[in-house]
Amino acid sequence: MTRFRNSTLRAAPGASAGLRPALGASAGLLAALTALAMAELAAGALRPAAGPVTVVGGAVIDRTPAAVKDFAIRTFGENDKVVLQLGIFALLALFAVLLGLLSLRHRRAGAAGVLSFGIVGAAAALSRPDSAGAADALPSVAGALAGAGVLYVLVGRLTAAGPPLEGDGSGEGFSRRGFLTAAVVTATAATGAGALGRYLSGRRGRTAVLSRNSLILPAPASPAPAVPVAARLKVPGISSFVTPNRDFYRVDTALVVPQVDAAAWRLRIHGKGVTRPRTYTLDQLLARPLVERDITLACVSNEVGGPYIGNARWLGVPLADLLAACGVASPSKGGEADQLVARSVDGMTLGSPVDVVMDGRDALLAVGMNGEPLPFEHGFPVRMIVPGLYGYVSACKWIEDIELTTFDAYDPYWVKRDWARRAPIKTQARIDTPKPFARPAAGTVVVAGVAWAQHRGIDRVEVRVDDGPWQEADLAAQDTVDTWRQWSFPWTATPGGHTVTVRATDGTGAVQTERRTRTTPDGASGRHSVFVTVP
Ligand SMILES: Nc1nc2c(c(=O)[nH]1)N[C@H]1C(S)=C(S)[C@@H](COP(=O)(O)O)O[C@H]1N2
Ligand SMILES: [Mo]
Repeated sequence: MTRFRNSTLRAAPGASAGLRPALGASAGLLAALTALAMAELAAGALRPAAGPVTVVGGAVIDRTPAAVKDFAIRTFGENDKVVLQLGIFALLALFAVLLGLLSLRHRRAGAAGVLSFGIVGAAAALSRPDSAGAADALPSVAGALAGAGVLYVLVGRLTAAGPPLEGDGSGEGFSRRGFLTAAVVTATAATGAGALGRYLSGRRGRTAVLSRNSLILPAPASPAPAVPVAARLKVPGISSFVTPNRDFYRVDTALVVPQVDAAAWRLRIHGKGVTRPRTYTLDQLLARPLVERDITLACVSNEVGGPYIGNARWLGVPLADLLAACGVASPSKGGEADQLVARSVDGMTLGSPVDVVMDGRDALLAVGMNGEPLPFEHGFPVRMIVPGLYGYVSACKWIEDIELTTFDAYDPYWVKRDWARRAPIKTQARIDTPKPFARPAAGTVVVAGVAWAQHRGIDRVEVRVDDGPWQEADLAAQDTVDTWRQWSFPWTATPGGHTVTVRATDGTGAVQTERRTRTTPDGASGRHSVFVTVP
């Protein structure tokens, strides 16, 4: 890449062989910066969700095979989206450098290369499930045009023919100084455009933030009973019975958390067997009798012993009543629809069995979480929660549409990606303390954790050390069958390495299986164990 001998573009006299590639690469990077900044500006003015990094990232997430997605969640946890975005930026930077170098030889080809990224962005934008139509292509197109223009002009400076201007007499002045000036102007303009774009996107968000801050949740017509004092064990290291909102796990495909303005929000209920289709505002929902319930939510991607589970006090509208008001009947009572498909503002679809939603359990359209409006990350203004079902078949965040249909007629997002249509939560127990590979002192070691089998309840937890007998753990009091239950076991630890295993029995008397399965297609099974060394 050091010797550029080009018949069509004469090398500018000043750009010495070593410097030229570096300047070409810089031109490529500046073009990419400009493209992203212009796209940001256009997206800020039109629709922040249509920004190229957001739409391409979203398209990548949707096309990632379940196994890879699972791997990403396992490896990067809740940083998976940051890692993805960094990856996109790194790839873009690489292509920018290559296009910059290409431009030194073929100026048009370099610019065309930048434009082709615009096409990729536009295609991704139009393919998003929440696409707002052709206008969504504009940020990518505007960005690509600006980037291509910048690359063409900057490289032109490097390869410009013609006599050196007054200059320093060395003949080096013209192109390099011209390039530097153009580069500084470009960088400044791009930074300004990007900042303005950020500001514009942020302003939309601020309306949503204001709507959340000014939302006063009504008192529940049916409050949750107080959590029994004996439901909380005083064991250091055990999961707190209620998971604070800031610690609550988050799993979704949203690269940018939707910030929905509560005043503009609507929920439409329609579809098969809906004799009275309706569209509700938030005020209309809040005018209905609200219930407050403790419900433990779990993710199907949670490995045995994993962190994707949390317990919160939810405030919401009973979903079954709302469906009944729209004329919906459960299939067990002759209703036509057996699947309820919830759709979010970002185009996610989740399907729940209508018979489960309407069987008397506390399926909610939740508006409150632990005493405050839902945090944006957890679905503000309204999300679904169905006790006993994994999140991906029930817990639609930022919900805006409920369609009654059949399992035969429609596969929602995750089902299209090989997850099961129906997914009740499997019985699980987790050892919170001691941690794996801990080195507790010999003597009494309190082994403790949580166990869950939502909507069936937990009847018993047992602990086994190495190949010893199963021994009954002490169970904390049960809050409800829909919540997890804490347990503890005083183990008399002897020196050496030990494997401590736990198993739970649910309210139906079924003992948690020891058969290990992966998280796909319907949730991990098997028993959690930790290995510790007693010195
Ligand atoms: N709109 C939307 N809702 C969603 C998801 C999503 O990706 N998008 N993920 C679901 C999954 S897989 C789970 S486990 C729960 C997680 O809810 P949380 O992030 O509030 O813990 O949300 C569910 N609702
Ligand atoms: Mo999930």
